[in-house]
Amino acid sequence: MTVAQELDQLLAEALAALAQARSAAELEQLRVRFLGRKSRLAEVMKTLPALPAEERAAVGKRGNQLKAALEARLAAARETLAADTAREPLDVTLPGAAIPQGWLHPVTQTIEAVLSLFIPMGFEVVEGPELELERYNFDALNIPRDHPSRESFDTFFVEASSPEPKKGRLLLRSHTSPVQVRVMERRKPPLRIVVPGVVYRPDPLDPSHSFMFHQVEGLMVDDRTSFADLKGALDLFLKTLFGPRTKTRFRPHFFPFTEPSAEVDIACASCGGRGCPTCGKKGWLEIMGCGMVHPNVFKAVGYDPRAVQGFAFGLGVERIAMLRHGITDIRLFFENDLRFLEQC
Ligand code: 2NL
Repeated sequence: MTVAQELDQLLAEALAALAQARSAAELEQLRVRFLGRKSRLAEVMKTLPALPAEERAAVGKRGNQLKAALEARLAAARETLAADTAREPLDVTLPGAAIPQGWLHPVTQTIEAVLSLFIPMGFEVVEGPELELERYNFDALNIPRDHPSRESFDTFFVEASSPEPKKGRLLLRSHTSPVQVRVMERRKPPLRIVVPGVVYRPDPLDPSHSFMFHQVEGLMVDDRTSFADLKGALDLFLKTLFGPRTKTRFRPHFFPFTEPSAEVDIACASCGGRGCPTCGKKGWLEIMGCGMVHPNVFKAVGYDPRAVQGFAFGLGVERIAMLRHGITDIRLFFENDLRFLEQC
């Protein structure tokens, strides 16, 4: 073996040993062994002056290359080792950082609770436009031309001209009923639908009024649908939502789009019917409106009022959410203060 070959072998041996080194002390031992004063490399370098001129140049060059390569690898290994030592050891017993979790808005929770009780009764969820035509919001619902609810102080009329002016004025819907009208226009009975959505009325803001709130309305149309079906469905709905011992009361009322009409009350759970601030000393809480679909509504959508019957109902979502959560100011739902929302 020539001296040059021996140096090549030495380099390979040193690199292999370096790859195994796990501490600064081991690295230092390797430095002494391969580059120190008593190393084979030092010995070889000492013999250089005695070598013939041409061999001296070649061996000298190989020796210096070996030294440079090893020193570089040693320095790199020392750095890697230092970085590993500086890194904090992983403490797997430390508690994790909490990941903030979102949840549904109380109004959405209430809408979902209401819908989830009608879905198993065979009702289908339908949604429709918030920007409506007067025809769907009022005319088709048997609301007279001169009815006060059409006045600008009860409805947000939209100034922008309708893309099709012949179809009439545009407005922000004041209830979700126009969606039921649209569905009846498109489909034949039997029909069972529930319609959640936002509605608009220009009321001044106070603890129980907002110019924008949510409704869920329902409609069932078939060839034989009675007021008893309506009472049964709503009584079951309210007992499921507020508890099985909830008492309900159907109180005669008037709506232009139903005949007969009723408002539905539940016995106040706060006082058990004795009268308290929650129910305004009345013992009953007004929960929703309902009735049998007016023949004029059926005529407006092209149904024969002698051949079909139907019931309809509507409820204000915020009002239900307020009762469920014991909230006394509707504005809390729209301020989006996390200190409030975090409690829902
Ligand atoms: C209430 C009262 C009600 C309806 C909504 C309705 C819809 C059609 C036909 C007939 Cl398409 N009626 N909806 C009926 C009775 C009452 O809502 O107090 N809502 C908050």
